[in-house]
Formats: sequence, C-alpha cells, structure tokens
Amino acid sequence: MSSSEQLEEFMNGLIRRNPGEPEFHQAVHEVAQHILPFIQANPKYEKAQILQRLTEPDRIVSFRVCWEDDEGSVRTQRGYRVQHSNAIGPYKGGIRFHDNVTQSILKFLAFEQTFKNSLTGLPMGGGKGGSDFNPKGKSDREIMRFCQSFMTELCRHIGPFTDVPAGDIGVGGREISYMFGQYKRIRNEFTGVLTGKGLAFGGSEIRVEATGYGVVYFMEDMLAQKGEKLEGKVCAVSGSGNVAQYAVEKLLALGAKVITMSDSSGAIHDPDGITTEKLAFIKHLKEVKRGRISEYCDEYPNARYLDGKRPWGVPCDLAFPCATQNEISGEDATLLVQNGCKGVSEGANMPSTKEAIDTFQKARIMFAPSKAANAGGVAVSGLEMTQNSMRLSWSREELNQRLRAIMGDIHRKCVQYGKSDDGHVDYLKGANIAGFVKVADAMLAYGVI
Ligand code: NDP
Ligand code: 2IT
Repeated sequence: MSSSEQLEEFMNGLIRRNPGEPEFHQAVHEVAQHILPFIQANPKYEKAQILQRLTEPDRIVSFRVCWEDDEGSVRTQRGYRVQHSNAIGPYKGGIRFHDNVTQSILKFLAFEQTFKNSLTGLPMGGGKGGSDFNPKGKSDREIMRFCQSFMTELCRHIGPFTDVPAGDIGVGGREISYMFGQYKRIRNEFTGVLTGKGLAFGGSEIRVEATGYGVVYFMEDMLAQKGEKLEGKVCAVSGSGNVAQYAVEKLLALGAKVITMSDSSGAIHDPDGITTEKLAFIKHLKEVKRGRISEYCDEYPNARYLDGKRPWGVPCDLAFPCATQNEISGEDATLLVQNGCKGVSEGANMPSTKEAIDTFQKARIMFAPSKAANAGGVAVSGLEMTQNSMRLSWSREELNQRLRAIMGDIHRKCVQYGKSDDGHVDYLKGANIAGFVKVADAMLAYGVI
C-alpha cells in the first residue's frame, strides 16, 4: 500500500469512529501524515499499534456545571476534561472557557498537547479541559461562582500526580486563582494541582510571559538557522490575549516592528508600529478594562481598525497567529506569501488550516507548528510543578534561561527529524516525529495497557 493510501485508510477509520469532530480529524491528519511513514520504517511501533492507541484518549469526562448569575437566574453549562495520555507523566494541559468549546476542540487540543509536552523534555502527559461557558461580559462574582462550581466537579478527576490543568483561552490568573481556592477548600490540601497560579501561592515567575516569549524565541532560532535576525523585521501578530501580548513584548525587546494585533471582533493596523507604551495600553485594555481592540484606534488615530477582519492582508515579513484555531485560511496564507511573508510561528494551537499549511510548505517559507512553537507555556508550567514539589521558587532570570534553553532544544529536535538533504527544514515533520518517539518508546516499555 502506498503511504497516501495508508493515510487515507487510517483517516477513514478515525473519522468513522469519531463522527462530527472535524478539529480532531484535522489534528490527527497533521500528525499521521508523518508518523505513518515513520512507523513503516520502524516496525516495532506498528506491531504495538502505537498510533491507533494514541488516537484514542485514555478517557474523557464530561459533566454538568450549574451556577447562578447576578440576576439570580440558574445557568447550566457543560464541563469536560480530556485525559489523552499519561505515558510520560501526569496529564497536563490547559482549561478553555469559550462558547464554541466542544468535545472535538478539546480532543484536538489534548492530542496535540501530548506531542507538545513530550517535545519539552519534561515528564508531562497530555490533557485538556474546558467549558462552553462564555466569560465575556460576566462580572467578577459570576466568574468566581462559575469557577467554583466547575472545580467542585473537576476536583475528583485531577491531582498533582494525576492531572494538572492550567489556563488557555478565557482562563487566566483570575480564573486559576478561583479554581485553586476551591480545590484547596474541598480537598483540604495545598498542592501543585494547577499551574499558572499567583506568585503569592505557588506560582512561577515567567509563566505569564512564557508562551509568547517562547513563540518568538523559536522564530529567532529558525532565522538563525538561515543566518538571519529578528531585528528590523515587520511582524503581523493576531490576538491580544496572554500569548499575543507577550509575543509582542519579546518582539519589541529584540528590535522587531509589530504592526497588527486583533480580537474576535476585528484587527488593528498601526503603520507606525506598536511601541512598549502602546502595548501597555493594550494590556490594561484587555486585562483590566476587558474592552475591545477597536478602542486602540480611539487612542492612536494613526492606526486603522479592520472591522471583522484578521490581520493577514497587511504586508509583513513574519506572522505570529496568537488567537485561535483555523484563523489562517488557505486564501489568507496565499496573501501572506504573495505579500512577502517569510516565516510563521504559531502561538495559538492549530491556527493554520490544512490549506494554509500546504501553501506555506509549497512556498518553502519557515513554518513553526504550534506543538513546537508554543511549548514554552507548558514548559514553564512543568517548571512550576518542579518548584512546587521542591517547595521553593527560582528567580526570573533562572526561569527565563531555562525557557530559552528548552525552546532551543525543541528547535534542535525539529531540525534533527525534519531536515532534508537539500538543507530545508520541515518543522512540522520534525516536531511530529520528535514528539512521537518519546511517548511511543514509553508505551512500548509498558506492554499492552
Ligand atoms: P486569551 O483568552 O488570553 O486570548 C485569546 C485571544 O484570541 C483574544 O484576543 C481573543 O479575542 C482571541 N480569540 C479567541 N477566540 C477567537 C475566535 N474564535 N476568533 C478570533 N479571535 C479569537 O487566550 P490565550 O492568549 O491564552 O490563548 C491564545 C491561543 O494560544 C489559543 O489557541 C491557546 O490554545 C494558545 N495557547 C495558550 C497558551 C497559554 O499559556 N495561555 C499556551 C499555548 C497555547 P476576544 O478577546 O475577542 O475573545
Ligand atoms: O496549549 C497549551 O499548551 C496551554 N494552554 C498551556 C498548558 C499548560 O499546562 O500550561
């Protein structure tokens, strides 16, 4: 059977067993295209049916979450935890609160997380959770009541040696604090059961910055591989949440020019460049006021607001999608390449559609897939777990150095498995195979379980 026939047969079976889950199918396809030929060349994995086993989560729990809004009305949401694989460590991965959360989205995220966590080199398995709760426009007290109710159910499924959740879209420091408080209260134990905690109660320096910084460090390494630098490069960033804010912060620190950011309503294009002061305005707007990115143009009238649009039509040298899945379509990718974009580092999880990835790869531009490029966040989460276990805290400098070293190491592994004879590096292939090998070897060692 040819490798394309083998892939088709594998995907047909997966789609049959997981109907109505397009994001999960997409994430598996992205990995299987490289892993199936790799398995064929390494038959020990085939006999043990490793990919078949890895595409079936260890378990999925789903539960009802009831809470009372400020008007006293009862609201009902659905909560989930997808425990994908604990082959190389406790389940580990974020919690997402967004009204579009479905089982398919959490399954794709948990699947990706297993490979990403393996790439960090730290002992963490993969998981993801969340709820279709929409935090937009909710008061702090409503957020608190929802988080407490969510944790009341979730707490029976997690633990510092079992499953360690963290933040993701719609879940930042405020939500982690409410959830940690509730876990501590119910279980009467103070343990590292969540990461992304406040510095006063077991959190780690650099965790807030880690994902965004890591995305930029990875781009720095891809450029260095070609003898180039970030300095002076024009960058388009999407999103204006945690990952986007700190990607922009690091880009500015390394001398790049950032001209776009966005939210789910639209994008801003600032031809003068977003400065440190302008970024402070955005951080306050999003973290304190919880306002819309369009307000940036009221403050800085030289900037344009692109209502309902994403930033990919604005010419740039480098693109950093840091908002959500499938935010770069095939047409967006064509436009980026036509406008001279030479590299993409994915801050969000699976922000590029299949068509977009095909376009980037055909154009042979640098393309860093999310499981490699955004692994800095979970890597520092892993270091938060280490610090919690040791009951001590490392300094900012120490953690930033460790983060930088881990991102460099992930880049090296991608080159090891993704470099072809002509010197071109397929980072997607490299990340998929490097992430797979460690998990697969652990599974082989355990026998059939
Ligand atoms: P935040 O909630 O802090 O920010 C999300 C940003 O993306 C906001 O600007 C939001 O706009 C925008 N956004 C959300 N949903 C959509 C949508 N459907 N369409 C367009 N824009 C959207 O989340 P994070 O910054 O933490 O996460 C961003 C991405 O990075 C996600 O893909 C996440 O999985 C990934 N990631 C996060 C990590 C972390 O440590 N936080 C680690 C690794 C990956 P609005 O304000 O309008 O909702
Ligand atoms: O997608 C991700 O890697 C995250 N949301 C962070 C997970 C974590 O456990 O820090």
